[in-house]
Amino acid sequence: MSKVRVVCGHDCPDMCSLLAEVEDGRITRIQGDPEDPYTAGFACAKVNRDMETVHSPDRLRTPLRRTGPKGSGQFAPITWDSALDEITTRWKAIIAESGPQALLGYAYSAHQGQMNRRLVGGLFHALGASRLQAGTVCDTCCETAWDLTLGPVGGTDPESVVHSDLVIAWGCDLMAVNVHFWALLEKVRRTGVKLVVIDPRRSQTAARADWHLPIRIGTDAALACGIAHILLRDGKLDRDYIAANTLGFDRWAAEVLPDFPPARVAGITGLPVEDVERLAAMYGAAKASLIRLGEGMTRLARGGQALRAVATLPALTGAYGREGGGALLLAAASMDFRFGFVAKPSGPETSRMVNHLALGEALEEMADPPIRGLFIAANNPAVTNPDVNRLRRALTREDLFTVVHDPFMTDTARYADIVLPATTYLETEDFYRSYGSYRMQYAPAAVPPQHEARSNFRLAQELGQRMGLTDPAFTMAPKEIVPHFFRGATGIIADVDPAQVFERTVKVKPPAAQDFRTPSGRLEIWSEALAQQGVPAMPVWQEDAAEAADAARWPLRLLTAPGYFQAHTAYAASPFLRRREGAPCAILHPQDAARRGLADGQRVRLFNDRGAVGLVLKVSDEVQPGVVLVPGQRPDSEAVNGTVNMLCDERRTDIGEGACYQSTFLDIAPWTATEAA
Ligand SMILES: Nc1nc2c(c(=O)[nH]1)N[C@H]1C(S)=C(S)[C@@H](COP(=O)(O)OP(=O)(O)OC[C@H]3O[C@@H](n4cnc5c(=O)[nH]c(N)nc54)[C@H](O)[C@@H]3O)O[C@H]1N2
Ligand SMILES: Nc1nc2c(c(=O)[nH]1)N[C@H]1C(S)=C(S)[C@@H](COP(=O)(O)OP(=O)(O)OC[C@H]3O[C@@H](n4cnc5c(=O)[nH]c(N)nc54)[C@H](O)[C@@H]3O)O[C@H]1N2
Ligand code: SF4
Ligand SMILES: [Mo]
Repeated sequence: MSKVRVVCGHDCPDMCSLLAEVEDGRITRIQGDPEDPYTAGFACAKVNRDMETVHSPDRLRTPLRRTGPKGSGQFAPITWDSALDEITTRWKAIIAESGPQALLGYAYSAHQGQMNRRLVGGLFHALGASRLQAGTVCDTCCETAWDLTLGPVGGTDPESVVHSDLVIAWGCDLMAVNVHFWALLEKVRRTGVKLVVIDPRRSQTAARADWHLPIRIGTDAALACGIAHILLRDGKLDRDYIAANTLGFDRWAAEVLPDFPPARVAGITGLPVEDVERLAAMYGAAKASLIRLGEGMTRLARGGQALRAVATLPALTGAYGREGGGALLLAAASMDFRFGFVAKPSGPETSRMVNHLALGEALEEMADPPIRGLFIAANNPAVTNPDVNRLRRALTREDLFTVVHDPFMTDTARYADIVLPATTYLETEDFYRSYGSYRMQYAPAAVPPQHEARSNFRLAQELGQRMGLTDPAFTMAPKEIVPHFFRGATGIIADVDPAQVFERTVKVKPPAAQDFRTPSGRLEIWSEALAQQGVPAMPVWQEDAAEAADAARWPLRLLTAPGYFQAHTAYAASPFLRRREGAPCAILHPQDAARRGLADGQRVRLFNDRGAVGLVLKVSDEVQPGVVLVPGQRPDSEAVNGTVNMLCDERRTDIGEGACYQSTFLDIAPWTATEAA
């Protein structure tokens, strides 16, 4: 038996250092690395089972070529050589006839290693293909809103929570998505520090908090403006900090905050007025309060305003200026790596952009040239994108040549012309940097590629070479590339010796006081960039007209949240985790269930104008009346029928053009097979 020190490659802010035990070429056990202080010796419940995924009998074994109609899932095995020949012959013909913009590389975050993640994009960048505006399905709304407020900088170091005197998990289910921060926070709480959770759902985190405020979906900006209103009213502002470090406060105080007295805020958020007052008083009294910001609250029409309003609060009390105080959304932007070496090896400065969330629209509507060649990797959009009915229809276009690279035959891969077997992260070597903490590490493969699987990195290199690309990134070994990521890097990683990352986790430290990298160098309450775009330039809550119209027609609103034992479809191959997560379900408040005569455990039909899906009902007061919670996004084969994103549309958020899953309104009825979508 050997032990290999690896890094978890899943899309998760924790970036754990792991020990994989290997016997006879098989991983037998995965543990958290006890020598890494942040991982602290434990992996999460999901990754403890990753050997089931690596050695799953359902792994794709060889490349496959379509033999039946698109989407039918009928394929026959072919060799790698013939697959690569066919792909590059087709791509060259498409480029010759329609130009490179008729190609689209569509890859996302299932492998967090920087080479496996980015070289696929780099291949299409170098080819001059249409360019993916990646991450709009995930975090572009919150990230863009953050950047417009603080600039492209990371937030508070999560490990500095030991200096915090109050922690607010604002729309963030720490026990689902950030378990190592949670573990550290548990220690801090034993010293008397309070945890407040602001979340429409009584999540596992909320249930264990000192105080849970079950806010109405999409009203966080109103609550934040209400807190600011009370701090101003009660003279609890850090006037010196505001004067030195913010832009536009006086105008906000004069033009916006008067509209958010506690009584109105209570009406909008559904929280009692005393709770709004108490929260503001607590926040105003704390010196080093830390807000851990979630992404979930920004996946709706006015998500950008919500993020900006909440991210402004730590400036009002001066918490941004103190160690342990401030806010954390993402950490990555403060680590100035030169990933362009693989992400943009060559290619034109600009190209036509395709919004990640609107692949259906792009495939159906883009012209001059239409997208004719599509390459999807590390992404399962036929389940995880909004409006998957439209996307699936678009993927059946006969004149579209689709290649999917994945370890499994996913709902997306079924629509491919050619399917290529991918490795998992445990079969690859790569360099990792966390997006939720200030750490980095290199990892070797724990086991060789299974069956005939090839890594994203190897595949991108092979395709690049066959397409005639000569950039060094298409021939170099991963280890040789690492130093290029550091070359010319500035700021907190400037002094890191790349040789260190091969040995262990390297931790860097952002300055104790938050820095701001906006055009003004201050936290921009007033954003000139937003003013130019016709978006409110100061954080504000406003009712969204389209949401209000839908809310008038439909009695329920969709709340979507991460699963505890499933993250999107990344762990769908583990029978243990599927069982632990349970059947794909919809969670409804007892009042709403009773009104419809629905019982716990019953099959139900969720429906609206866009479609219908069949799920199993759970009746629980963990959600408020008027809300239906669907945890995770699960493959069709696990559900009664369909997948939740059949109900969501391709609408974009106010800032960052992100997905609006939660701007979805619907109703529930008993499931009857004849009504199947
Ligand atoms: N176990 C698990 N881990 C994961 C994932 C997973 O699916 N499962 N996903 C991974 C990925 S891809 C990402 S991007 C990250 C982050 O994953 P995210 O999905 O962004 O998770 P959170 O940041 O916790 O945000 C979700 C929380 O926001 C709450 N919420 C929803 N709407 C509102 C609202 O209007 N206001 C407020 N205040 N709260 C609201 C939800 O109830 C939920 O508790 O996690 C990663 N880790
Ligand atoms: N309704 C609703 N929809 C959502 C969300 C929501 O909150 N609500 N959250 C959104 C968010 S935050 C995100 S990030 C997206 C995530 O959406 P996706 O990126 O589609 O995430 P997964 O379903 O995990 O799909 C990852 C795929 O990559 C494959 N894979 C794993 N490792 C590798 C590898 O090394 N190489 C290759 N080639 N493939 C690999 C897996 O088998 C899987 O098929 O979903 C979004 N969709
Ligand atoms: S907590 Fe996150 S980084 Fe750590 S093992 Fe689990 S998925 Fe991986
Ligand atoms: Mo995400």
